[in-house]
Amino acid sequence: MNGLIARWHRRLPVTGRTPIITLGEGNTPLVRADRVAKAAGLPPGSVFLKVEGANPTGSFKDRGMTLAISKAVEAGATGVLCASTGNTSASAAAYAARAGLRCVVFLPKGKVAAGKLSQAVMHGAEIVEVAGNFDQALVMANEAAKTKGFALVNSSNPFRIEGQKTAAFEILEQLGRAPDNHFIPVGNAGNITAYWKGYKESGAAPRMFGWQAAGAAPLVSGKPVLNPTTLATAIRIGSPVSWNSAIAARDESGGMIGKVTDAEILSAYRFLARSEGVFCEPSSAASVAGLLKLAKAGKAPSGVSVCVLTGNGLKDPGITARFAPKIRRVKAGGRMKL
Ligand code: AN7
Repeated sequence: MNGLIARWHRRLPVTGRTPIITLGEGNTPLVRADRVAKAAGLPPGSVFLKVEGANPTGSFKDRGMTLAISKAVEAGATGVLCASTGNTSASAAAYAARAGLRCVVFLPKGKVAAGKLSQAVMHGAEIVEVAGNFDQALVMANEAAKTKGFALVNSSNPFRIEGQKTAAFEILEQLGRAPDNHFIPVGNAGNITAYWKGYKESGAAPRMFGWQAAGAAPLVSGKPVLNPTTLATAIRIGSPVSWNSAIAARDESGGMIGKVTDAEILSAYRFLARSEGVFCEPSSAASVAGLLKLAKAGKAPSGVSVCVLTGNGLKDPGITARFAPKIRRVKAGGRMKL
């Protein structure tokens, strides 16, 4: 199977002896988004969406997980573990199942979207429900990771970042040039770190625009948030692990890290689904919400922008109820006037 390790092995820390655990991740679509461009007052062909929900488990986490799990197997691990707002656990569970490893996931109680939880269940992960938030769950996972034979597969694991940087390589290939601007949701800040690394290794330097949820925006306020709140549960994180490298990506690239409200996130989420035909999860829409927010202030950056849509809309079916249309209920067999 042709996953991203096979495609990019020369630029990844693998050797011929690394057992490759893959589900065919990577090579996701880069979709031209002229309606988003128009809404941002930008010309056609200036906005593209990197649709990471097209990965095997429905999020960008698979890029890092194929490498982290492969390296764990190479090192002789018998199990992996992570704390997660949902997507990391879904991805870890799937790749661990494929590798025949135990997988233990620490999840914040009541704050993991239904689709993600169902993946952890079906892939046979051992689930620890933590009565607290993600940051607290991560402290517990870090402690549990001292258990012999276990590898931690959160983004503090450098192989996660290495795998995820391949998304930048793909964008450069797909566009045939470097984007001028890169928009991305930010939670634990591993992904913005990975993209910036991937771009830099390729000699590219788009301005990095990271977006946090307003109720969980430590990188904007400059201090950890003790009780992060947002309906974008994937990025409900108050104390990002990759804090310093996110700030470095921002500053080295001449970009910014801003915040978007839940209302702005949901508005972008709906717009993408209805006007572009792309269904991402709410957290993912933070990237586009950020672009539209800058546009509203007359500050949309010129040139070509790529917005990363980190996860699939099917991950979080619960949130869609509030967008349901009025449903017409009819008897079967009758004629229906449209
Ligand atoms: C859809 O699964 O942290 O800034 O534990 O699932 O690299 O943390 C998920 C994060 C953006 C933020 N979009 O990425 C987890 C987890 C989606 C996500 C992020 C996440 P980072």
